[in-house]
Amino acid sequence: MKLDPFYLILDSSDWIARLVPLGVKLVQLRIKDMPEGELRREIAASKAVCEDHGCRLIVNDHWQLAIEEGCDFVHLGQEDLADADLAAIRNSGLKLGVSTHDGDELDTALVAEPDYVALGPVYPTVSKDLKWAPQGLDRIGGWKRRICGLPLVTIGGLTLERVSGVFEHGADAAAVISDVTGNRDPESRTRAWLALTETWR
Ligand code: 3NM
Repeated sequence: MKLDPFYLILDSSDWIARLVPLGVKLVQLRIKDMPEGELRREIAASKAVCEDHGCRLIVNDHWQLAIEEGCDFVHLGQEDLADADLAAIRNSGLKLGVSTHDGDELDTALVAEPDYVALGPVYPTVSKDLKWAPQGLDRIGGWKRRICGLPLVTIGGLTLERVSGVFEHGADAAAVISDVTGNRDPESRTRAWLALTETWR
């Protein structure tokens, strides 16, 4: 499976409706605390926009709702992976991405036979509290070798100025939140990411 190199992470269907039509081909809907009914509506609305624009939608965490809403890709952190019913996920045809931050987590992730592995945080991030120090670029090559041909997503503190480095070290995709949504002009920043990542597309 090939992932688009520009992996945008957004926290609402409004953001998805705003940025996906610009040409984004890979987006994660990452919503943490929200009542189930609203969450379901957010997933359904995001899915509709993504279908209209040929964008792959990955739902963070909420795998049951993703199944019920007919989505085809979920992303799980290690805690959610431990709690999830992997057989139900697979039986529903859902693809699976898993976060990893150290070698033990990578071992755990690989047992789940994921469709991609994410490594983070490459750089310090303001978007998530993490107990791991930044991995740096040098960790990327070893991760890529260990996952034997699976796509490697890199995440954490990635900016337009930094992103070439992750690809040069073997990453297949760069996941980003704040460099886009925290930018004064998220639309222009999205277009710039799309243009810059064209080389790896
Ligand atoms: N997961 P930004 S880092 C959601 O290392 C997330 O697993 C990470 O946001 C991990 O692009 C991260 O703003 C936040 O740094 C990424």
